[in-house]
Parts: sequence; C-alpha cells; structure tokens
Amino acid sequence: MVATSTDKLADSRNLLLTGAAGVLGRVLRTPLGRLCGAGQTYAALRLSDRVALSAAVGPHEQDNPCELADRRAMESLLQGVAAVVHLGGVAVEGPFEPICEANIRGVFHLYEAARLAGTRRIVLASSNHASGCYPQGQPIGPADLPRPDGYYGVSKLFAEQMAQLYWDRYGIESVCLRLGTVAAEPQDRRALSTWLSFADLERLVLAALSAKDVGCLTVYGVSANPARWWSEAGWEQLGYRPQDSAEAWREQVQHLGPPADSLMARLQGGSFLGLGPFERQP
Ligand code: 15L
Repeated sequence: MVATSTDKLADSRNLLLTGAAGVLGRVLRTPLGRLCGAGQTYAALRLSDRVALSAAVGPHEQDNPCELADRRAMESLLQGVAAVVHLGGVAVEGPFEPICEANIRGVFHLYEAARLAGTRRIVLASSNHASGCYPQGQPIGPADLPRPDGYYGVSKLFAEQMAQLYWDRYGIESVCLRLGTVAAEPQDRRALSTWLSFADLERLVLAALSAKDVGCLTVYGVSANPARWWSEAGWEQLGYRPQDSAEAWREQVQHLGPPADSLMARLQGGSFLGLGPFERQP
C-alpha cells in the first residue's frame, strides 16, 4: 500500500522508548502510552529492547527489538520518531567492552540516527555515577565538575556530551537525567539520600518530554528526600516537583549498608565503588 501524506505526518510523530523491557521501562510504559494515540501528542509508542517485552503490545504500541550497537537497525528504529526516552544500555558498573558497545557506540548510533530522522528531543537516562566520586554528604549540582566512579559513569558523561554536541550543532534538544536509586522503596542508608520513587521518575520523565525550549539540560533525578546531596538546578525549568520522600523508611534502613570505612560508604556512588578493576592485574 502506498503511504498517503497523512500517513507520513502521523508516522513522523512517534515516541520511542528504549530499554522498554527493563525495570524503568516497565514503570514508564503505561504513562508514556497515555501520550500516544488519536488526538494525543504522539501517534504511537515504539518500544525497543534487546529482550522480549514483559506484556503484549497494545493498540498504540509498536514492538521494535533492536541492538544499540547495530547502526543500521538503529537508523530504521528512529525513522518516524519525534522524541525518545532512552533507557537502553548497560545499567551497572562492569567490564569496559559491553559498556563501550551499548553505552558509547549505542549512544553514537542513537544521536546519528536521530539527526537523520529529524527527531526533535531525547530524554536520556544518565546517572548519578557520573559524579559518584564526590564524598557522601557533599552537596553538588550539574554544574560541578564530573567525578565518575567507573566505566559506567564515564559512559554516561559521554552520552551527556553527545547530547550537548547534537544540540549545539544540529538543534536536537536533550534532557539528561542523572538518576539516583530508582526503586519501589529505599533499601539502605545511602538511598535515604539517593532514592527516586517510581512516581517521581514518571513525573520527571513526563516533565522532561514536555517542557518548552530546554536546549541541552542536565538535572539530577531524585525524590524530595531531606537527606539528598543533589541540587534542584533545572527542576523549575522542567516543571519537576517531586512528591515522595525516603524519610519514612529511615528507621528501617539507616543501619543498612557497607562498612563505614569503605569507599562504598564514603563516596556517593555507593556499591559501585566496590566493583572493579575488571581488566588484567599487574
Ligand atoms: C544507576 O545508575 C544504576 O543504573 C542503578 O543500578 C543503581 O545503581 C543507581 O544508579 C544507584 O546509584 O543507586
């Protein structure tokens, strides 16, 4: 069937969610789906992951499995995509090569494919591990020098710099979310500072998708925890107002965590400071 001009218009309005089968993807699939369909901002929600989705594809959803490291597949994945919520890739600290493939090469493919497809905005899951070597308790914000705590943190800084490059050179807007600990509940003492509830994650991502004229913006993603270390810089511009707080769990979790004299307890990146080195020992 030959596509009409109306089909083409509709086709250029899709919203892409990468990492759709992961924990965060499963949390965001339903709220992002509400933005899609007849009369909504986006025509369809295109779901992508390297593994199978957790639930059957709905009426305004499309299932497009894809490897981030496969350039051609990424170029076709981005066709007709107006905006992206990019959660895909390696989400933990580990050996360099898999992180390089998914988070460095994959982000290069994402931005190149977005440029070719005319995509207008990317909401990127960056991470607090971009600054995980600051001491716990030290207040920091997105304007402070990065201090990554591993290859994963470095890969997130690469992504943030790609976002800046593609804004400055090609006008693709990005919101880089340095996410804290996204979980149903805080599990340890560190999370009293770093927790981001599922509901606040949803608020943050929806704000990052819809705020006007963001250019290239990096913000920390955390709930309204009184013990948090990360500044609110950028939240007002996005219209993000967190509603949840980890404080209700203080009694239960404040004694839980690594030994007090370890790097894991002293630095903001927590348990990631206990991982590595992964390469050959001298
Ligand atoms: C992250 O960026 C990770 O994806 C997640 O697994 C957690 O470790 C989180 O940060 C955190 O810092 O708690």
